[in-house]
Amino acid sequence: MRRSPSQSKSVSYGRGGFKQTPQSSPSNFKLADGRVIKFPAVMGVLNVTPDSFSDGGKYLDADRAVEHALEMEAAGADVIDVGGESARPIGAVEIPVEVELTRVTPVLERLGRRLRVPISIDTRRAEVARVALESGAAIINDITSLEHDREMAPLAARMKCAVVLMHMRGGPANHLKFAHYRDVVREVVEYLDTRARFAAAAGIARSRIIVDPGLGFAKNAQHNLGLLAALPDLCALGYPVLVGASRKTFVARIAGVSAASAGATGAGERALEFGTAAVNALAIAAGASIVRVHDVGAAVAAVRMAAAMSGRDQRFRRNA
Ligand code: PMM
Repeated sequence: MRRSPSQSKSVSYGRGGFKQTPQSSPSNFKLADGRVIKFPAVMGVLNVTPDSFSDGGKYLDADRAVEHALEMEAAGADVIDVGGESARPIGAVEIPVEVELTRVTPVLERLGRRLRVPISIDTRRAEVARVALESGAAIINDITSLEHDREMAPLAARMKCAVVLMHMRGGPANHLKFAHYRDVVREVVEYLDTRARFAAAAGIARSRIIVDPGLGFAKNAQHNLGLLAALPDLCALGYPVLVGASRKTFVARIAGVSAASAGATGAGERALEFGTAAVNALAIAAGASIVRVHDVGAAVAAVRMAAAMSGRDQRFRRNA
């Protein structure tokens, strides 16, 4: 029988203080080229798009994009996630594959030579993923869980790269229409389980699969909160879990500012930043392995603190 979130193994904050419980989350992730990503890890977002939700247009220039990736690495990012297609909830525009390639290729070519940390490519198109892998990317981050392009799974298997499988319904432009569930946790966990089995059957090693509940993708605030509360259920699938809450609308709403003013005012900016940090810390304490973020410095601090408090950092284990 599936455990309910409240019965799941996780950290607890009882009267006796902060209890550390054993975590089943993996401590690292090995890439095919021998590099190791230590968990918990921070994935820095590099959107090379004119219209992404929070940073659209900032890094369309390849030199500026490379500079920002290097800044994120210096701030402690463990992976840089490069994307050339916006997945904003309202008004995302479908672009031809050539446009996506024109955006990401110059950035990937320059980054491959300069970054030490692995690159992931945020795309649902096998052609874009292939070009990225050939210029050195090690991870495909596919928000459609290898569903959009039937060439994606064989490509990932052939290239022995890692894959992020994310839950979404509909496409990047219309997913909000599909935010209806009987039991969002059960449906998301079952979907990711099915997609991970599909990936494994296509020849992708189980050890190279990461799963992601897809916060904000065909989900309202209540759905996102339900999934965050049930992270141990998702971790129980046995794959590292990635959480992407950074600057999303539900964070802006819950942290107390309207989405429209969130980016525009100082108070809105702080609410987004601290709201995101709170999600990241609690997600790591609940067993997530990677947080995908725009503000790497804040995330690194939150993740390190959460890892130490939840017993996931060997150096701070109470009985170490
Ligand atoms: N969110 C966005 C884009 N790509 N990939 C994964 N794996 N998980 C996410 O939550 C996710 C993603 C949308 O956010 P952005 O446009 O601000 O990057």
